[in-house]
Amino acid sequence: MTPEASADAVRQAVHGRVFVVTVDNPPVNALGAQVRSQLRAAIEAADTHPEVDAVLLLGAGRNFIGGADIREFGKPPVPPSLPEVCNYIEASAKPVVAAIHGVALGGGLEVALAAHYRIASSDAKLGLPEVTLGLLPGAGGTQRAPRLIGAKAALDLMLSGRQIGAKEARALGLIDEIATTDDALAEGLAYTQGLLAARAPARRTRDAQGLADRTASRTAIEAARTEVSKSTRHLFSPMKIVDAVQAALEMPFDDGLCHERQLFLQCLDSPQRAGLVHAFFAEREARKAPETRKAKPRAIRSVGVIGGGTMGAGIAVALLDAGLPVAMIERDDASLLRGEALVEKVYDRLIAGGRMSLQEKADILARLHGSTSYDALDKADLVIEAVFEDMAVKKAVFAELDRVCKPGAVLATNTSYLDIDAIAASISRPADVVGLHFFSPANVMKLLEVVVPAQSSADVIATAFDLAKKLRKVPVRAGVCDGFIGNRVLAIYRAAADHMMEDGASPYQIDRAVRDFGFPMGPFQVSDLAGGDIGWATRKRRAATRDPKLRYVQIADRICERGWFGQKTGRGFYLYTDGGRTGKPDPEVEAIIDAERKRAEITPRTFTDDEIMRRYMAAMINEAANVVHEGIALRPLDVDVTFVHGYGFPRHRGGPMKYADTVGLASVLADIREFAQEDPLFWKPSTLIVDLVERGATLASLNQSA
Ligand code: 3H9
Repeated sequence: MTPEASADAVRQAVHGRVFVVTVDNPPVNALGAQVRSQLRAAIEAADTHPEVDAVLLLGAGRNFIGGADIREFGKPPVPPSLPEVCNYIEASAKPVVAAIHGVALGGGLEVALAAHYRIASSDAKLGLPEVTLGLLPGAGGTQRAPRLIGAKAALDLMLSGRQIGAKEARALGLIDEIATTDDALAEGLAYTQGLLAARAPARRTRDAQGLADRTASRTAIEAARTEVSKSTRHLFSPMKIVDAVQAALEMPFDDGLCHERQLFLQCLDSPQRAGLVHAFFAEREARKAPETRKAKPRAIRSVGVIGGGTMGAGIAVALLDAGLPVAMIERDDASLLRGEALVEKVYDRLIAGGRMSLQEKADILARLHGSTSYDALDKADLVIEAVFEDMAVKKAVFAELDRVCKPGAVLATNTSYLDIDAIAASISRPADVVGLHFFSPANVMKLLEVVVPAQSSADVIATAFDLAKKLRKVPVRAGVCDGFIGNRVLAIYRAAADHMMEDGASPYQIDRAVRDFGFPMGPFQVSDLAGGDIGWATRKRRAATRDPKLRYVQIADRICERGWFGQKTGRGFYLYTDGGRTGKPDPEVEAIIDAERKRAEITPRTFTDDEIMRRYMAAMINEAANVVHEGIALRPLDVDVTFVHGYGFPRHRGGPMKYADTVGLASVLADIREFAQEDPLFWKPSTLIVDLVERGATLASLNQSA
């Protein structure tokens, strides 16, 4: 939790003729109500102080200002508003200088834009990331940024939400100077004194001429409008950002500010803002697993990876990118060469794209050591196995690790389904075992499921979370079960999709409905991308234990039996011609589906896209609730983070659990009960949902409790 701002959240001090105002509101100097009123009071004090001629704005600690206080969104507003404070700063009769170090983001940058001059340390990061929270810069940013740096550059900053460095900011004209040291006070004072010596006036951004070339501005706005309608059509705030910049071009400054306020309030009220802010806090909460509070992580200085297949190579790249030395183990020279080549390929692609030099690649690969002997792991602090998904094979690998690894080495498995308790129990040091479930491509995908076996020691789990931080991954704590959080839930909503396909919806309609909801891909496209053989192997593994009364759709099996495993074989549910990645609907697949419907004696019926999504989401939410109820996920938010970062769940909807609260748990339960009339075995309402609905409670109410 952000600590309540203390009485001196904004400090005032006088240095010669300069009035220094320091925002001191840890952890990121967010502009909460108290900071805003004290900031305003400080500017007033500076303006009326008889012996000062200029004002210097600073942030205490590691940053200038991280933005508005996100925790206030959705609560009743407390005056003064940030736009008022910014206007007050800009109106100051004495020159106001912002000296930026660390980050100046969102409202933080807007405060700096309201100042009259800006200096930033060379490692400062500036940005207007409001779009990532479903908002627009609402404290004058949409009006001041285009006036200062032009419509094109301002739109790029606001629509991408990206952070830029001091050099780029200087080139754009967003700041005036780059400081030579990171001592913001000393640099800011020197710069301000220089301005005073030069009798520099209060110079207001509202008067800047960045929009003077009206034709260029109009062109930039229209280009942004076209781009937004193409690439972010699901999102609400990007078009509002474009509208606000249009207002900056067409209206006097004060009218533009009023317009910006209206648009900002619309964004603030949108469910997308609620979803995106939920996602922001959820991924920060997910990092705080109980073990990370109890125990210190073990030191990780070198790592071993067993297996040089797609997964092993991807994991090796992720580790190399984090600066770690990596030993890759394969069973023979040919496999090792293949694994090393897969690693190299990733860097070659970066070189081809101009994003890496040959020397950088050579430096990274110097940290990769291949071997066909487990003995090469004797000094490793952590070993991650990514071998074939088979219990006997995994146990054999762990027996070797038990033999060669030093005491205290963390032994991790990248299994996606297997019982990690059984793997741990098979060796002499079960307390050192943990699941690190990476997602493919492992060097790209953000999610890392940290799977916690019963006997694992707390410092091993803390080490896993620490590793995730080093790898810039988003970790989620999961318990042991078939599929952990993500794949367990996936199996159920994929089954719901299969049922709909057999009942009459085409895979192409289902995929389209799922994409229209906001996923980048539908379930059948995902299967084609991942390789149909993977799911097929899992289905075969489960066949013996599957409840024979449970509905089982065989369409995917029929497709796999033909060797159609998706993109890599040129056909799966879709047809991929000329090695392309965009599949076309395949009439032969439709014929297979027809034949399967006949075999199962099903008369196909039509589904609307809305019906498809109600079933798809109800299946996902119900199984996710089971996962929470059984303690496999600690809280609903852990499910949300898993799905947003590992399964393409649209971030603006917050995650499946947030979405369930948004549409109302009672209505989800009503859907499940309706579907249960056709198939009561598949559609069993989760006890957790039934209980919450009876109590009139939300899933969100469980997020605080763990
Ligand atoms: C805005 O400004 C709207 C305006 O245009 C208009 C207004 C009218 N508020 O990420 P970390 C917490 S929208 C409240 O782990 P890092 C965070 O939850 C805002 N709390 O640290 C965490 O708490 P805890 C635009 C915030 O060093 C702790 O601080 N600004 C805020 O890796 C540490 O965070 C943004 O979108 C906040 N604004 O990264 C910036 N920010 O310890 C959002 C952070 O209890 N923030 N917290 O878990 C960030 O991007 C990163 O947090 C930052 C620091 C780069 C600042």
